[in-house]
Amino acid sequence: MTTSIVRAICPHDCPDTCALLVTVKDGVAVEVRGDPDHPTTAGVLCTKVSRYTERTYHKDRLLYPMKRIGKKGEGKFARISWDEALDTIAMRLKEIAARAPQAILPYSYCGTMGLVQGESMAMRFFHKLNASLLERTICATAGGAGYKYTIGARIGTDVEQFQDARLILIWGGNPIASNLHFWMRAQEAKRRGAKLIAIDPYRSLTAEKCHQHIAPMPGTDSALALGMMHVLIAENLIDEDYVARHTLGFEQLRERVREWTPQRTAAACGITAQEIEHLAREYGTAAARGEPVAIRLNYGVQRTHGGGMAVRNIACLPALVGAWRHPAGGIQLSTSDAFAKNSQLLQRPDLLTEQPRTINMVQIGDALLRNASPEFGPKIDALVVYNSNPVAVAPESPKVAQGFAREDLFTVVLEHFQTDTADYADILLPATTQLEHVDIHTTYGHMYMMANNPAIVPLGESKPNTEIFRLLAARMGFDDPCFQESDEQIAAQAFNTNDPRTADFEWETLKRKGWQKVNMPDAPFANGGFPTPSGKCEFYSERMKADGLDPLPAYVPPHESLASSPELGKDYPLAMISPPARNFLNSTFVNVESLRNTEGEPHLDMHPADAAQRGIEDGARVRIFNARGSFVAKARVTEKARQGLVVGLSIWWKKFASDGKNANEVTSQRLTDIGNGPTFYDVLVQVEKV
Ligand SMILES: Nc1nc2c(c(=O)[nH]1)N[C@H]1C(S)=C(S)[C@@H](COP(=O)(O)OP(=O)(O)OC[C@H]3O[C@@H](n4cnc5c(=O)[nH]c(N)nc54)[C@H](O)[C@@H]3O)O[C@H]1N2
Ligand SMILES: Nc1nc2c(c(=O)[nH]1)N[C@H]1C(S)=C(S)[C@@H](COP(=O)(O)OP(=O)(O)OC[C@H]3O[C@@H](n4cnc5c(=O)[nH]c(N)nc54)[C@H](O)[C@@H]3O)O[C@H]1N2
Ligand SMILES: [Mo]
Repeated sequence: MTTSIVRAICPHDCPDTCALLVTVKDGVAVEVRGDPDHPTTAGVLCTKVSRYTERTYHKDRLLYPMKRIGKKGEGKFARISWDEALDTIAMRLKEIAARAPQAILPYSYCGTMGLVQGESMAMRFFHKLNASLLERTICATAGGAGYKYTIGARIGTDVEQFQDARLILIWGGNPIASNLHFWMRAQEAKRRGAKLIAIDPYRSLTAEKCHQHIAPMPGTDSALALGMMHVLIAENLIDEDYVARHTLGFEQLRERVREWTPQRTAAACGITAQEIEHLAREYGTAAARGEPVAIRLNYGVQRTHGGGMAVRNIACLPALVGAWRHPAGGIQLSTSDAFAKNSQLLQRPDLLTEQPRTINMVQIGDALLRNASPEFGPKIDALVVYNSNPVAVAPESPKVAQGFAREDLFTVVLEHFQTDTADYADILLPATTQLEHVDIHTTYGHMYMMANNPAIVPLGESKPNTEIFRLLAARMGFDDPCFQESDEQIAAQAFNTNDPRTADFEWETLKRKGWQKVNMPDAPFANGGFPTPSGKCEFYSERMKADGLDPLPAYVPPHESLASSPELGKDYPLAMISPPARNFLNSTFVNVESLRNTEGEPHLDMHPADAAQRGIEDGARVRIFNARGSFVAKARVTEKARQGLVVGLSIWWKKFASDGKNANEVTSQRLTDIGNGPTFYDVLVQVEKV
């Protein structure tokens, strides 16, 4: 018997990007543990990934290429050979490309965050084809863009500093579920005497464990930040020296926030004026005492109309009170820009010989249903889906499903499992998991680059995404040398050694060790140096003005709320959000029995007053609906949901729900104010007992 330990990396779309140790016995992965030596993983994994072998060796793993033999969406397939699968795909794509390459659309997101399996060979392939470009905005672009206008880049407080903060605002995030290794640091801070405040419309697992919970209505965070700035400035709780040296536009900001009295802010947010005053005072006075005050700003605030502006406004707070002076002060939204990655080499956009149109992935439902027109261009004739499950995760799902069901659409899906999306494939291809392929990762929650070594040989006939596109490229006759590069060669090019942050990086060393921290200062903006055009934190932004936006922090109300759309509110008076369930990772892991059993079945949390008004008792089956669609869930009557709000933890596979539907039946394809992001949490619904 031979036993070995292989260094691997969790591939999932999560800020923690953990370092893994995989125990392999006689070629079989028997255990996945967190690396105790990696500073942020610290030997701890979430429940999901500690069950990784259960997922990899799941009886339902796709092991062979298959072709559809039933109706679209029915999920009936027959096994075929790789040659038949690849020949069929190449033939169809060639024929479409000869007519209109833009009629081909890739659809992918972060099923794996790996730079090799995520964004290398596949991107090269579609660039070479001149296929339509996909705007990959389904998650974080609203906040990313709002943050960049203010701070300059997605850089902020290092997660490894948070245990030293004295006050932490956990704003629009549920880290117990979705950022566990940050939560461990916040817990340590709490033990050392820090105060934790959650700002979340829902009493999440995290909000429950904080000292205080403030529950504004969804989509009102931009107002809350304006109200806080009003109090901070009115009560002179600002760091005048930091503001004078390192910020731009303070006088205009002062004018702008004058009208955002606690009373006005309270009315916009649906909370009390005292809550706003206390929050601002607590934040401002702790900073004035010289204590590190930190904000962990997450994705919850970004999924409504004003999501971009909300992040921008909140990102102004640390500069106003001088919180950046401390390594443990400031704000973390994302660490994505700490990495100098070689996107040009990985993705080869230079292979494009035309400038194709761009299709926003959030609006895939509408896009699939559009006919050819001068402004849209050709109808979408072929769709190649990998690393994503759009039929479950994209908004306004009735339209997405209708689009995928088109008889004249040729659909290829690369997957581990027969997901809701796979059910619509014409050709379904088996992909390898992280235990079976090479990869290299950056992350959005810490500062380490990470290398993944394969632990086992591919199961069945599964192949890495890269290999599938390599084989397709050969059949298409693409002879550029980049289509022959091995996964290791690609990984070795992923980081830029001309950049001081990764100058001493080496693939061979990274592979052996598993992880290496980028070279970045501990308190990135202690002395200013913001990567904005002015070099300052921009309260006033010329770039926003040039982009047709309000150059100053403003309130952008939700598309759908009782205040902003009263007519709609008459029929659909409840706001709905559908944040991640703890035991799922977006729609990944929903088919792992032990995890699904822990979640039970789709639930809808609603406040006792809202339930009573509708004659709904705890445990009743309810229908959640609006003009876009409806789905069924089991009501949980609980004060965790504030009045006026219902919460359906997500993202369920439709096929595991009693009615074959999930929360995205009612979500909308409308976009955010900045960054073309989704508005999953900007939805009005009605609920009735079934
Ligand atoms: N277990 C698990 N972990 C995950 C994921 C998962 O699906 N499951 N998904 C991963 C991905 S892709 C992402 S993007 C991240 C997301 O990371 P987080 O943003 O931390 O995600 P959530 O856990 O959904 O936390 C969002 C919180 O925001 C609240 N919220 C909703 N609307 C608003 C609002 O308008 N304002 C405020 N202040 N709060 C609001 C919700 O009630 C919820 O508690 O997590 C990643 N990690
Ligand atoms: N209602 C609602 N909808 C949401 C959200 C919400 O909070 N509420 N959150 C949104 C957010 S933040 C995000 S990021 C998106 C996420 O949406 P997606 O990125 O689509 O994420 P997943 O649902 O996890 O689907 C990823 C799929 O990729 C597959 N996969 C993993 N690794 C590989 C690989 O190496 N090769 C191949 N071929 N496939 C692989 C997995 O098996 C899985 O089925 O969903 C969004 N949708
Ligand atoms: Mo996401």
